[in-house]
Amino acid sequence: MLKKLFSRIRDGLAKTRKVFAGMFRFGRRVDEEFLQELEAKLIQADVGVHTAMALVDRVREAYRNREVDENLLEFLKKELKQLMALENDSIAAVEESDAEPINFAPSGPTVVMVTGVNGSGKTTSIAKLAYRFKNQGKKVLLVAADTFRAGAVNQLGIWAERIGCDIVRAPQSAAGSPADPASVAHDGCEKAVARGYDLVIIDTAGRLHTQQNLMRELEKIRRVVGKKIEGAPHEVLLVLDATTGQNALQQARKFAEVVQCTGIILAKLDGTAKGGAVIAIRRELGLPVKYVGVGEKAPDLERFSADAFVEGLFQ
Ligand SMILES: Nc1nc2c(ncn2[C@@H]2O[C@H](COP(=O)(O)OP(=O)(O)O)[C@@H](O)[C@H]2O)c(=O)[nH]1
Ligand SMILES: [Mg+2]
Repeated sequence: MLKKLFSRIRDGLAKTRKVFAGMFRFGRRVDEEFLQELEAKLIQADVGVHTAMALVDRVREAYRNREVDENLLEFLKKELKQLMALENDSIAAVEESDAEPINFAPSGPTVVMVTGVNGSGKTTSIAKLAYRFKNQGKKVLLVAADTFRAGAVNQLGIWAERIGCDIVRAPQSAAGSPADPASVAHDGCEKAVARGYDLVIIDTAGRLHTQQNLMRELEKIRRVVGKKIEGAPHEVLLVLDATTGQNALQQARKFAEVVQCTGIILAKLDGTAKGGAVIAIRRELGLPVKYVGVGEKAPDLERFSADAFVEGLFQ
């Protein structure tokens, strides 16, 4: 299980890893030229300028103090892992067990709300979560509460069929006006309780006319599901597009203002050389990255592990 986790994250990091190719070849001298190059590569991999500078300063200092000699790479990995550790984080738990980083309801359905801007990989990530938990024997219900785009509802419907799980969507309105997302979420929760579903995953709109509208909408969904199911939503996951690197960070900040998130799914890690953004996201938002997307298919989702990430970055 853990071996698989490491190898999948490693594969997902293939493009980012290329940035560092040849950096740590045997016998390479650690001089100012090397340190400059290291800093440039870290920035290229989008770990963020501050983080890159801090890391390189640490390496420089460590050399000066003779804390490190031959094993520069091991030293760097250790520093990176430390940078990525968060307080109250489930990381250690994830690394030592097969536990999913989801706050499951002690009884009754667990509700996971999924947010993120259009195109970030929301619907695909929801499908991957559904597939993952269905394979673990859970009864999964999808809720199509991104009602503003007909395409979004259809896309989720196609995934539901492919994976073989149920979906709740709004009844077709005669006027063709979009259904109220909160009422779809309400219906979903009602069905989940009545039919004994284990997991409810709610797709939400990525964009409304204004930030305020979006905030109101997401708040309303939150309120409605909280009334139907105790403690819901148990998770609010923000999907970010890894290919946008530091922009994902900006996006996350903006979203975090709108809705309280409990964690991040970083989609499309496989498609980017900017995978270092994970480090910046964790450091600057203090939000745990819970899963990473490593492809377009249903099985292409892996639990995030800082260990696997750092190893995969350089191996
Ligand atoms: N390579 C890759 N593509 C992804 C991943 N996740 C999503 N995508 C693609 O990104 C595009 C947008 O995804 P979608 O789920 O529709 O985004 P949404 O608008 O946020 O719901 C689609 O073409 C997906 O196939 C991933 O982890 N890796
Ligand atoms: Mg979508």
